[in-house]
Amino acid sequence: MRKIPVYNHPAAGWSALIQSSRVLMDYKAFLRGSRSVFSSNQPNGGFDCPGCAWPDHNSYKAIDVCETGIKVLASETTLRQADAKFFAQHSVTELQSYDGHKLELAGRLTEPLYYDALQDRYIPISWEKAFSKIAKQLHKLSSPHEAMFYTSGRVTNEPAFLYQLFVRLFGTNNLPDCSNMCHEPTSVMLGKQLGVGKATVVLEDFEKANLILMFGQNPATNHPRMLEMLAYCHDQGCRIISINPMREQGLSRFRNPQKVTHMVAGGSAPMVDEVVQIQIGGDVALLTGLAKWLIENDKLDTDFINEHTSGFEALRAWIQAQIWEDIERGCGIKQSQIIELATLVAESSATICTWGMGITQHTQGDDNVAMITNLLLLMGMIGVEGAGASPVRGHSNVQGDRTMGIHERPAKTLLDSLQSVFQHPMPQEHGYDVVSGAKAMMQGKIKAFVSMGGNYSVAAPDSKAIQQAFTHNELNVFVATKLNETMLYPGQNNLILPCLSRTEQYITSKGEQFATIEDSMCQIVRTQGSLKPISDDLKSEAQIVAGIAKAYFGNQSKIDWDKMAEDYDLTRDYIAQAISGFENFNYRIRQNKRGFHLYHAARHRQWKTDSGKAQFEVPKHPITYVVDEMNKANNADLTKLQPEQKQKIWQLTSVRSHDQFNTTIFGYEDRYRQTDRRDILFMHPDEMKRMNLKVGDKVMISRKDAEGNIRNLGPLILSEMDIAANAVATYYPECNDLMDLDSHSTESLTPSYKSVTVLLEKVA
Ligand SMILES: Nc1nc2c(c(=O)[nH]1)N[C@H]1C(S)=C(S)[C@@H](COP(=O)(O)OP(=O)(O)OC[C@H]3O[C@@H](n4cnc5c(=O)[nH]c(N)nc54)[C@H](O)[C@@H]3O)O[C@H]1N2
Ligand SMILES: Nc1nc2c(c(=O)[nH]1)N[C@H]1C(S)=C(S)[C@@H](COP(=O)(O)OP(=O)(O)OC[C@H]3O[C@@H](n4cnc5c(=O)[nH]c(N)nc54)[C@H](O)[C@@H]3O)O[C@H]1N2
Ligand SMILES: [Mo]
Repeated sequence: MRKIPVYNHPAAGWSALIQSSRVLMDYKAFLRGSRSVFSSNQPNGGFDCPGCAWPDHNSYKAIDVCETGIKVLASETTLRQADAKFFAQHSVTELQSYDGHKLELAGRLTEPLYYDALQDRYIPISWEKAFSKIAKQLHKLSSPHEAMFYTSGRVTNEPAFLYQLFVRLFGTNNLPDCSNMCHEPTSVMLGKQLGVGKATVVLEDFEKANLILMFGQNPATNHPRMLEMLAYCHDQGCRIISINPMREQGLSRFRNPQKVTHMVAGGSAPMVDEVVQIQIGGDVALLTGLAKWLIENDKLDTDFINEHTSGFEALRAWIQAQIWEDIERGCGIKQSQIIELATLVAESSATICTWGMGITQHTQGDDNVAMITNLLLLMGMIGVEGAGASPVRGHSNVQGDRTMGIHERPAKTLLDSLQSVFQHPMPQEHGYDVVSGAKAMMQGKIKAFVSMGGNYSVAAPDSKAIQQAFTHNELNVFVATKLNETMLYPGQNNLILPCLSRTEQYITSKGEQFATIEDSMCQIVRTQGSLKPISDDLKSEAQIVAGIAKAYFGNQSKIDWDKMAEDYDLTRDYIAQAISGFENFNYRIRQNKRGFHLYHAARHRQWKTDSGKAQFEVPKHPITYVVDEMNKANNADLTKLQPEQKQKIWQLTSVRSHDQFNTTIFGYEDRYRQTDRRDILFMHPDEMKRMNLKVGDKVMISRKDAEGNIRNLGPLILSEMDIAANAVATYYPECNDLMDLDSHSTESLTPSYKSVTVLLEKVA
C-alpha cells in the first residue's frame, strides 16, 4: 500500500494561531476582531462564540476560542461593507457569477435594501417602507400556508421565540430550519427512543468516560474546542476510537493553545487510539456486528434492560437474524476487528458515543442514530456518570432555536402552551421542512419566503432549481449579516434586512441587552456583544420581527412587539411561561455565570416516550443498504467483480474544509487535508492506481437522480486521501446541485449529503 503524505503539524497550536491572525488581517478586522476574540466564551459576560455549539469549558481560560471561531468572528467583525455604494457598482446578474468566497469578501450588510428590476440592482429603502412592503405582500396571500419562514441556527433564543410567535399568529407552522439538513435524525430518534431529542451527557461526563466512540465527525476542523477535551480524556487513559471512512489528519496530533508546554516546547498530544475505516453508509452494519457479539456473549446490562427498556426482544431477534457475511459486506470491516471493538465496549464501565454529520446525512440516517442509541441502551450507558449520547451540534444556537419553538412539526404541548400564554389559537397542521418546502416552492405552492439568517438555496440539495423557484416568488426577505447566493435570484419583491451580529452591542430604550443560547449539551448561557455596530442603520433580529409583526397586524395585535424586542427580560418572562424548563428564566440566567442546565429527563432515567420506557428500535433499511445501492447502480455484484472491473461506481460523501463555515467560504485552503482549492475529489492512492488515475487528473462525476435525470459535477481535481475503498469525497456546498430533494432519511427527511452513488469519468 502506498503511503499517503500526512499533515505533520499538530492540529491547533501555533499554525492555527498564525492562520487565524492571517484571516483577521485579510478581513481588515484585526482590531475589532482581536478585541472580540478575548471576550468570547468567557464566564464573566462576553458573547458566546457564533461558531459551533460545543460547550464552553469550565476552566476559565484566557481564551476559549479556536481557529474556526476566530475565522467566524473575523467574518462577522470585518470592516468591509456591502453598502449602497457596493450595490450601485455591482448588478445582481454580475454578483451571480461570484463564488462563495468573493461574496463573503463583500463584507457586512449595512442598510435595508430592495431589488429594483429595472436597474438589476439592490438599492436602499427605509425600514418603515420595507416593513410595509412585506406586510402588504403577506396580506395578499390567499392562505398563510403560502408563506415559509426559514431559520439558520445562529439566531439567539429571544429573537427566535419572537419569530416563531409571529409566524404562528400569522397562521402557519411553515418553520423549516437548518436542523432539517443537520441533526434532525438525532432529534427524531433520540426523542422517540429516550423521550428527549438531545445529548444526554454534560461536559464533565467526558472527564469520567473510559471509552469514546466518535462516529462520523471531524472535530479538528468543525469543533476544535472539543480537541482540548479529547486530549485531556486521552491523557487520563480514556480510549478514543474514530469511526470514519477518512483518516482525518487533524485528529492524529493536537497542540493545545492553552498549554505552555505544547506551544513553547513543541509538545503535542495524540488523540485517537484507532480509526475504524468504515465504508460510507456502513455504520448500521458495524453497530449490528457490535450488538451481535455483545448479545451472543452475554455482555449486556440486563438489569437496566429489564427495568428501563422496551422492545429488546424484537431487536434481539432482528440482530440474531443478521449474518456476519452481510455485516462485513455492509461496513467493509472484518469480523475480527469488530469483535476487538466489541470487547472494548464490553470492558468499558463508562462509554460515550459522539456523532456528527457522517451519521445523520444518509438515507438510513435515522437507523444510524437508532443503532447508536440501541448500543448505549444494551450496555446501560444512559443516565450514569461518564456515559451517554453526545450528538455534537453545528450552529451555535441550532438546538436553542428548536427549544424556542422553531419547528415545522411542533409538539402539541408547545402549541397548547403558546395558546394559553398568548390567548390566541395556534395553527395545528404540520408545516414544511427544508425538503418539502423547496418542493412546494418549485410547485408554486409557496409564494413568500422569509429567512432569519442562513443560505437556504445553497445549503439545500438541488440548489439551481431552488434558485429558479425563488425567481417566481411574490416575496423574498432575507434578514442577514452578510450577502450570499440565495439573495441573488429575485422574484417580484425582494428585501435584504441587515441585522446586528452577535459580537455587536444591542442597546435599546431599556439599556444594553444580553441574549441567551443553548449549547449542544443543553446548557443555557448568556451572550452579549461588545463592539460598536458596523452601521447605525442596523436593527436587531428581534426589532426586525417586531417591525414586520406591527406592520402586518396593525393595531389588531394584543402583543406589544416593540416592548418585547427592546426588553429581553420581558421576552424571557414569556419564554418562562411558555417553554417547559425555563421557569424563573431571568433569575436563573443571572444566578450563575455559566448559566444553567436544562432539565433532561433521560439523564435521570425518566422516559418520556410513548411506552414510558427507553425504546429499542429495529432499523428500517437492510444493513447492506449502501452496498446494495452501489451494486444496483453497477448492475452487478461488486464483491464478485475483479478489482480492475469495479471501477466506475463510487460512493460520494461531502465534507467541510478548514477554511469555511458552512456556505461561508473564508478561503480555498484546507490545512489538514493539504489542499489549496475546493474543486477537489479525494480518493485513496491505491484506488487511483487500480483505476489508472493519478493525483491532479481531472474527473467528472455524475449520478442518476430519483427521477432518472443525469446530474453532473466537475471537472474535479483528484487528490490523495486515506479514505476507504469505493469512497470518494468532495467539498460542500459546491456539490449540492448533484444532490436531489428525493434522497433523504425516512422520518427526519434529512438530505443524504453523505452518501450518493456516482459514476466517475476521467476528462481531458
Ligand atoms: N470550521 C467549521 N466548523 C463548523 C462548520 C463548518 O462548516 N466549518 N459547520 C458547523 C455545522 S452546521 C455542523 S453540522 C458541524 C459539522 O461537523 P462534522 O459532523 O464534523 O461535519 P462534516 O465535515 O460534514 O464531516 C463529517 C465526517 O463524517 C465522515 N463521514 C462521511 N460519511 C460517513 C459515514 O458513512 N459514516 C461515518 N461514520 N462517517 C462518515 C466524514 O469523513 C467527515 O469526517 O460543524 C460545525 N462547525
Ligand atoms: N452537501 C452538503 N450540504 C449540506 C451539509 C453537508 O454536510 N453537505 N450540511 C448541512 C448543514 S449541517 C447545515 S447546518 C446547513 C447550513 O445551512 P445554513 O444555516 O442555511 O447556512 P450558513 O452557511 O450557515 O448561513 C450563512 C448565512 O447566514 C447569515 N448569517 C450569519 N450570521 C448571522 C446572524 O447572526 N444573523 C442572521 N440573521 N444571519 C446571519 C449570513 O447572511 C450568511 O451568509 O447546510 C447543510 N448542507
Ligand atoms: Mo449543521
